[in-house]
Amino acid sequence: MPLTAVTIPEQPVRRIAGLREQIDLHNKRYYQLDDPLISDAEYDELMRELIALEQRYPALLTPDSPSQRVGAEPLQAFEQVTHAVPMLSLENAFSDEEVRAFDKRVRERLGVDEVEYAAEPKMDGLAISLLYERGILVQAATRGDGRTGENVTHNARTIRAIPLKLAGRNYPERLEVRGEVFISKKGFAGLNRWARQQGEKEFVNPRNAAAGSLRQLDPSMTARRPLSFYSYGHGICPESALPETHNELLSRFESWGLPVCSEIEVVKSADGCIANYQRFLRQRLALPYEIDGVVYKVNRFDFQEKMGFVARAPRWAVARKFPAEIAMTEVVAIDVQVGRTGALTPVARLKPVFVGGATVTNATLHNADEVRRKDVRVGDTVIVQRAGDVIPEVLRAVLEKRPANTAEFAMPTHCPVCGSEVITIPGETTLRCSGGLYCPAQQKASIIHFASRKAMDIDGLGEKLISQFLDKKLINTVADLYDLTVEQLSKLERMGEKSAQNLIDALEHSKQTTLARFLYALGIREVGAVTANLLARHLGSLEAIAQADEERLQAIPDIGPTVAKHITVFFRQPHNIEVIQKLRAAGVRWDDVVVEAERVQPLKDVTFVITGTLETLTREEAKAQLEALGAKVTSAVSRKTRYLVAGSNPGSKLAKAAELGVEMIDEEKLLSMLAVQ
Ligand code: 9MJ
Repeated sequence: MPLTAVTIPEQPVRRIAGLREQIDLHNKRYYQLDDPLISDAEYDELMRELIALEQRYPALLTPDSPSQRVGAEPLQAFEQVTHAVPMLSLENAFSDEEVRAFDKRVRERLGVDEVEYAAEPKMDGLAISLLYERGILVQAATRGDGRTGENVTHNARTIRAIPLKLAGRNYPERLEVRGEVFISKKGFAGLNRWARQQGEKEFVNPRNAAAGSLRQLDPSMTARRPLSFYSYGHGICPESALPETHNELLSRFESWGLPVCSEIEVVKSADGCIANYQRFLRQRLALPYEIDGVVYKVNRFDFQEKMGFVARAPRWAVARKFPAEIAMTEVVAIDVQVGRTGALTPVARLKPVFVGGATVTNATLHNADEVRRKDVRVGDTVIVQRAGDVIPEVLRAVLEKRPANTAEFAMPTHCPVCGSEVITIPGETTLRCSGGLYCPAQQKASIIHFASRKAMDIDGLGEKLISQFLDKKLINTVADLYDLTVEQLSKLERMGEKSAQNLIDALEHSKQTTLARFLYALGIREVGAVTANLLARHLGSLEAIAQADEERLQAIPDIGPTVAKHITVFFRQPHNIEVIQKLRAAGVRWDDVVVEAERVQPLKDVTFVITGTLETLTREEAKAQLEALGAKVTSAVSRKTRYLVAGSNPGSKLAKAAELGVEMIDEEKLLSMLAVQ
């Protein structure tokens, strides 16, 4: 068929561009500035006209059009996204002393007398990373464990405070913007009003509502939630695009149309931080959104780089948290819960009390030692504390209010669930049920863990269903989950054929996993998601992990003797091996892992410093590639530096390198070193 060129009249081209510009402006006025210029009806009219024109001239439809925020199809599951630059969390400080200690550490490390900090309110929402390529939003991901998050692009696009396209011109070609998605107080009140009208359950607090909204498979659900966004940092970003300070970067973000919190202040030294904290403490209730503290960040980027980070948090920032909220209530009972690893946790059942933004009916008493120390008894009036998303805890009993005839609480000598003997392991304070998987509580908790999001991620399989499976003896171990059939499932309470089929599909889908997830799902003691990842990356296969002795395991960075012991003990149990074999026979599988430790490390311990702008790689990419080959990449030139990689506009490091006689190489030479290896 001959192709005929379609000529689009100039008028709709211009009208579409004009409408998009107007809608973007009104989005900004409404969602970023909270100062709308037009009514909702007028806004809807503009949007309707734009959609109609785009339908008529589909060739003019672009992904950055404001009409494209809604309407994507629901997803089946979230994809994983690896963060090229890890998404860090923050160290907490709970007192002025802790802030002073932080400032002292910073000054000592940097060797300076006074440090400037950017002080930002700490939004209580969900962290997100937005990737812009040539100014267009191409990907949005949650933090996850900091290395890998979930792809939530479809949902982020519905958040009108997030620009689909950056404004201005001089933004870098690839830019990753980090920030927080949250719900304002007003938005939250409206959301719950709507939930009440619909006869639906209300949300407990804005944080839960924001987090739940972003993790929706169906973007039309997210689009209905009043989500806001503030930017507060960067991931991938070429060094040439970075100004000298964090505060200046936030100004650049603003000039590119990214929302930045207007309350940010630059302060000096610990005194400045403390005064700033007092201001926020006073103004907290008047702010239009909830905050749970203030974040202090070393303002200069070269200082940040010099400080580096530990584990999962930067050394150059601290979150000063507001005091947790407390309330008084009564203990109606003390129960003992048995966890996945048999640990016994005493839990106080309370008369419901509203504290820290939620109704609390249970509070942990942690362990046997804590109950003894606090001497909390049934019938006592107690002070409970709840901070953010932390599990509420009993702080103390109010002795003046203790009724007569109360008895001291004693931990049981036998498991309250299976009756097995309770044991203590030398060196541990925790009491444990010795029943292992014979204990229904441990069995159930380990299956819940297996199905959970960071483990096998079996969508729709939660505690209620797992309890039914166990009660009806449909399963005994996690491996039996994969033998379940639609017929068996559709006989269960409140389970139609469709939901049964959905669960079978979710089980099938979960079989394709990763080695790290599978390891984590096994529930080996002390092997959390981060350790599972380390094991997978360093040993590469399940066989290698199962066969590794304690010494080999301890050779992996961050794996100590206790974890190593738990791992070897786990793989020595025949019933564990049997379950693993059954799971693999059922089709649980993962792609091969590229082993890190065994990879040749031709640049092992060779120290590089990179300066100036590179043409083909970002600095993070160059650093990552060098480190993969065993090299060390540091920020300052010293006698230990072997090579200085100099890009364009290299700055003062060049002179320092010349002074110390450090070999200088250009990007081409760097690339050839990376390629040859
Ligand atoms: C929040 N939640 O408002 C950071 N945050 O910086 C601010 N979180 C952060 N900064 C580095 N303002 C890691 C997390």
